[in-house]
Amino acid sequence: MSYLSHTDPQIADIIEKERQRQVGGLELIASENLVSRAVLEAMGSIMTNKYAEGYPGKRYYGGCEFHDMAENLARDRAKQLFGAEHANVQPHSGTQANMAVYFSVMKCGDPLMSMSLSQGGHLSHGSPVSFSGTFYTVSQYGVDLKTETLDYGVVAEMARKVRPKVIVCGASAYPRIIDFKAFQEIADDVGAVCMADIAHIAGLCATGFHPSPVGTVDFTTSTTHKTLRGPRGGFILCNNDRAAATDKAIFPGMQGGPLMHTIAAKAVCFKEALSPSFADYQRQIVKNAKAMAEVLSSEGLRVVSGGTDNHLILLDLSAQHITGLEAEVALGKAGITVNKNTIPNETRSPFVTSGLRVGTPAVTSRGMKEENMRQIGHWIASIVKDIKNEAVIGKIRTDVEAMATRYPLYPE
Ligand code: DSN
Repeated sequence: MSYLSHTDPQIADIIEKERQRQVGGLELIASENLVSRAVLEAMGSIMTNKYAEGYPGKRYYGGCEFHDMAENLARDRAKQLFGAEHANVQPHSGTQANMAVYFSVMKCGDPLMSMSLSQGGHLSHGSPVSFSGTFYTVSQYGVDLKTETLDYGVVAEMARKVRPKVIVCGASAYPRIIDFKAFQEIADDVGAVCMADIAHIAGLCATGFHPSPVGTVDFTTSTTHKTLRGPRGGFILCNNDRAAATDKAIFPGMQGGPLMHTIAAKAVCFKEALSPSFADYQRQIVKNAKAMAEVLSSEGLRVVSGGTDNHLILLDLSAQHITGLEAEVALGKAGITVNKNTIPNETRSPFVTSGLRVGTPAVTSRGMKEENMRQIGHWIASIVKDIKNEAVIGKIRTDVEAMATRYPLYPE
């Protein structure tokens, strides 16, 4: 950062403060992770200097020969990692990947069916405050309020009534296995296209720790920066028969120049994800989430759906008579970063919520194991059960920092 501190000391100082926050705290936001040094280097490289509108071999600018090589590598590695026929690695984000799929198969006003945001879905799946809820006629399913898991019979019934053009499956806050095959069958039954958004569980799908939708559903979309542990960005996988329409929907449909430094970093991320150690990492993410869920439960906190099959845990804090917002703030003071989250049957606004979402990808990247999760689980419980006790929060802050320091972000 020597050039930056000279040119722009204010931004350099902000980045340094953020570095200290990451180093000294525990990142438990389920959608976040820590990229490798190699990914950081590709992201911060001169690949950012170039316009490369178009696709490899068909660009609208000269001088793209090395960008073609980078994008081809990213596409080939994504295809290899997920066993896909076609990959588009240009979406700037998961939302833009979803938008492009909709754009490739729907017209404004067409019926879209998806999981509601408050029960685990995502803004881009048809929330009224997102483009997806404005452009399309949206019907949303949720979870069964007793089991807090998906009821495929209810989804099928809704599909038969709504006759959607697209059925979206995949979630941002769903701790259980999703049956992608069941969703595709429901879609086939009503003549819909099925899109699986695996942004959260992409790393698990790539390594077999969650069933993969690729090859089963019509479209798979994802981000690269959650369990996949790459740069911030999105990608789309589909069969060859949908490749041309998908590519056209991304460019020129909704994006201009691709972020080539990010695409180079995506290629690095896919290569890392193809290594055997990445499967070990994904296995540990799930083991850690299960260990954390068990401790939180044993502490008397209610874990939504009774546990987890993946990288995240959803806590219902109603019995503690505190909101998700209060818990997020108190845990933040102790150096434990989580996010408030709506839960099934939510009665509060998304800015307040009755729940918390806790995820293990980032702490697992630091090398933490089940014993660390158990300790962190006890800390979370101590704080949410006695939320006004500043002495407890202060003591835990010291212990959090001691644990975090033992697991550096980037060991030498
Ligand atoms: N994907 C969301 C999350 O889970 O945090 C953000 O859009």
